[in-house]
Amino acid sequence: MRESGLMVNLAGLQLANPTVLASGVLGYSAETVENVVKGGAGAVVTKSVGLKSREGYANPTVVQASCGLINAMGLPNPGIKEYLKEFHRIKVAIPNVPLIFSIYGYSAEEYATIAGEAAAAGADAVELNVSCPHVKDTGSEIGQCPETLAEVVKKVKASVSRPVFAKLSPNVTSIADLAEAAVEAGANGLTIMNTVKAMAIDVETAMPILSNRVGGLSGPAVKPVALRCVYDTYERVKVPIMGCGGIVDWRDAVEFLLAGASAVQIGTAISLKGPSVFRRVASGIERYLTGKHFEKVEEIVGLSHRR
Ligand code: RRO
Repeated sequence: MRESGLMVNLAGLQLANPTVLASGVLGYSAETVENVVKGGAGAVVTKSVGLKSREGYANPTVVQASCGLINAMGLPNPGIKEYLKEFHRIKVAIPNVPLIFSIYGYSAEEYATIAGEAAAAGADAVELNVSCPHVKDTGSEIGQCPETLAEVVKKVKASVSRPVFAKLSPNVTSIADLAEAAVEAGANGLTIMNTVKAMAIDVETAMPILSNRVGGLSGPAVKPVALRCVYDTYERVKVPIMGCGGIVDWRDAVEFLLAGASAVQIGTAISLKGPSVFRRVASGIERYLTGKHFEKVEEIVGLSHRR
């Protein structure tokens, strides 16, 4: 990898630049992931996969809100065994870009089993989805309880030697408390944050629009919430944070770095700007660093915390 001020080390992962594809968006197939990497992503997180397949919720699963999208996909995935066939194709398609495998489970043992299979298949790291806002018995139902979260992280850490990131939910009283629980249990990094619980109602039918009634809000509408979550978390833990929530341009990304993120995940913005959003955000960060006489991204991580 050519030496550049944009390079970041994320719990041992070497990224050519700090932009990362967020889980749930274009992370299923070798073709879509390759497209995102061509668009400039420095790392990729796959769509969350569990032990068994899930169909997900019936349509409508996505609704446009002002400045964002509300989704309730319902964790559709083919199950780990089937997904690994595609994962091997993804590995071959993007050999030089860190590939983070997102997993969910219904118990600590299940998370550990899936993490083990992901690592054996060549995942560079795993991201624990302990924050999906609307699927029963997994996601945020696990990640909102410090003890359960810690148990999941501990079991996963015992089953893999690759870095483990926990993706946390904003739909809690204190995300920093949960971050601390995850880190004390051994998490090597955090993704802050998943979507914000939300809904939309059709005034003609007088019914919720999503088939699941409630979903998760992403996109520019949630950026200030995500930024505050990163800021709070950075005050409490020392592991690298991937900021996630409403990042569309370089200025958003720099705000997250200044709040304490070491990298930024981008998802919803792809639907607004296309896959080249990664390259544009990365170039904008580089121009900002040069203009302010910084040499490396890490020099501005958490800079807004000084008093
Ligand atoms: O699949 C989904 O409905 C979903 C997931 Br797994 C998640 O983590 N966050 C979200 O907003 N939707």
